[in-house]
Parts: sequence; structure tokens; C-alpha cells
Amino acid sequence: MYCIYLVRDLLIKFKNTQKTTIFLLLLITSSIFLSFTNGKGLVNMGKGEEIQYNTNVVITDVLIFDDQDDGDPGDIYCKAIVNDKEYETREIQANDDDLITFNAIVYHAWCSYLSINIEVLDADSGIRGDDDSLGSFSYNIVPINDSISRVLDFAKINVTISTSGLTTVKASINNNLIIVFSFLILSLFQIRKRKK
Ligand SMILES: [Ca+2]
Ligand SMILES: [Ca+2]
Repeated sequence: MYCIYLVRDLLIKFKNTQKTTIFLLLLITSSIFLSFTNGKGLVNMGKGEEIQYNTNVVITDVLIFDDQDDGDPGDIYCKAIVNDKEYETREIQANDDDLITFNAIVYHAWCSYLSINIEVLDADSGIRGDDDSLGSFSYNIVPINDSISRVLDFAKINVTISTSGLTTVKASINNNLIIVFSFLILSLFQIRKRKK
């Protein structure tokens, strides 16, 4: 934040000379970039590093309230999107009030956060049309050992998060580059606005 205020003050001070301003801007941008690469960036509380946990997300079981197939057992499966990974469980046939055990590892990776989206569905084919949703939920959390139980529209789902071990990694340089260049473009845009 300090750098942003610094640039703002300098922009006000030197707004009459565009070349000076751009030079200063490039200088500050470079120093921010270098501070990132040296592990002293603005990201992650000034360390340029983040803690990642070896994380498992498991769909343990689903209790069916309504299997969404009249007369026949439903063809129940789960779609999970955790961070950037998608996973689909196998289908298990179940009737109303059945408890299905999946024990499906839907995510296994090192990560510093978890963005979990899970939907329970009944697969339908042919004239029955699109699959029917029994409900979905989203959950965002820092990886910790945790059990999540959620009552959905037509089912109740249990999910387990477990972590084993942690490591410290340098924050992604690509993210830092995006921040630095966004900052640069925004600042240049400000200069153009001031000139008008
Ligand atoms: Ca159905
Ligand atoms: Ca079905």
C-alpha cells in the first residue's frame, strides 16, 4: 500500500512533466517487481511466500432424500470442482432414504486455500433428458482437518478435508507480474486522464 501512496504523491508532484512521471513510474514498478522476486513483495504479508498444505478432499457419503427417479432407483453421482481440478464420482443406484458411501478422493494436491464446489446428481439418459440435480454447495476455507455436513435440496452430503504436512513456497511470480503490470497500466491510464 505504501508504494501506491508514494506513486500517487509523485504523480501529483510531477504531473507537469510526463517523461519524469513515466520514468519514476517505471523505476517504482521495477523496484516493486524486484522486491517480489527477492521475497519481500506486497503479496502474502511482505514475505513473498505462502504456506501450502498437502490436502485431501473426500466425499464420504450422501444420504438421499429424493432420488429423482420415480419408480426406479436413482443413478446418483457427484461432480466436484476443487480449486482448478474437476472430478466426477462413479454412479451408485439408490432409493429415497438410502445412505450411499462414496469415499471418493475428489482432490489431492498441495494448496494454500480451498474453493470447493460440489453437486449431487441423478444421471438420466434417453427420453428422461438431462440429469437431475439433488442440490449443490460451495465452501471456501484454508486447508485444515475438517468435516463438512451439508443438507442440500434432496440429499445430505458429508465431506472430509484432511491435511498432512506443510511447505513454504515462493508466491507465484506470474501472479506478481499480473499485479505489477496491472498497476503500471492503471497508473498510465491515470496520467492520460490527468492530461485531459
Ligand atoms: Ca431422474
Ligand atoms: Ca436416473
